[in-house]
Parts: sequence; C-alpha cells; structure tokens
Amino acid sequence: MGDLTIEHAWSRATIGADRPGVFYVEITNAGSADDALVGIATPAAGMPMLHETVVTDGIASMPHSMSVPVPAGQTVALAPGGYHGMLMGLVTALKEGGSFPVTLTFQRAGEVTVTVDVLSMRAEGPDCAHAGQ
Ligand SMILES: [Cu+2]
Repeated sequence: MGDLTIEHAWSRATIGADRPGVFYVEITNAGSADDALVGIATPAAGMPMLHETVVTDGIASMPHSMSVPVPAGQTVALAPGGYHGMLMGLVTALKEGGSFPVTLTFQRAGEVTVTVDVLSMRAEGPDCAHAGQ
C-alpha cells in the first residue's frame, strides 16, 4: 500500500439487513503522487458503493461518487456528511462490537483490506438520510 495509511475504519450497527450499512475511514497519503479511492468491496454486503453527501439549499442528496481523490500529502476522511461507503444488500445485520473486512481499491496503490469495527447505532455523526431506502 506504499504511501497510504488507512485508519479508523468504522461502521454503525443496523437493526436489520434490509437497510444499508455505512463505512467510514481516514486515508492519509504521505507520498508525492496523488491517488484516488475508486472502489470498495466487502463480503458483508452484496452491493457496496461510494457516495458523497452534498447539501444544496439545505437539501441533502447523495450522488454516486465514482472516485474519492486522495491528494499527495493530505488526509481524506470518509465521514458522516461527506464521502462515505454505503453498504447496500447487507448479508446480515451489523452487530455492535463486531467487525468485517472491506477492501479498498486505489488507482495507484491497488487493493488494501482493512478491518471495520461496528460501533453503536448512535455512534457520532449525522445519519446520511436514507429516508425511503
Ligand atoms: Cu449514502
């Protein structure tokens, strides 16, 4: 994984498997070349995707994000209210205290697998407003 440091991978417990799970993480690029997160995969969900929450005129929407830039010398966070992983099609409900692997695919660094800790349903951060999903 070269110049990338990946930390604080976490998710939130879900009540069932019919609502999407979330995936948050911090990526630091200590190198001199820009990179980008271009995809995520996990055995925990059938359709994991990258999203970005964008608020326009007070209304939050979540366009599908094809890639998350990780510029040289910077730390990028997938965090509530911004870029996040959305785990559609959960295999089972995510239980607090559990964990699961997520493989991140970077344009330059290739694939990196991290362990994601499942925190409480009320873990900090605004929910990404998936009303209706
Ligand atoms: Cu989302």
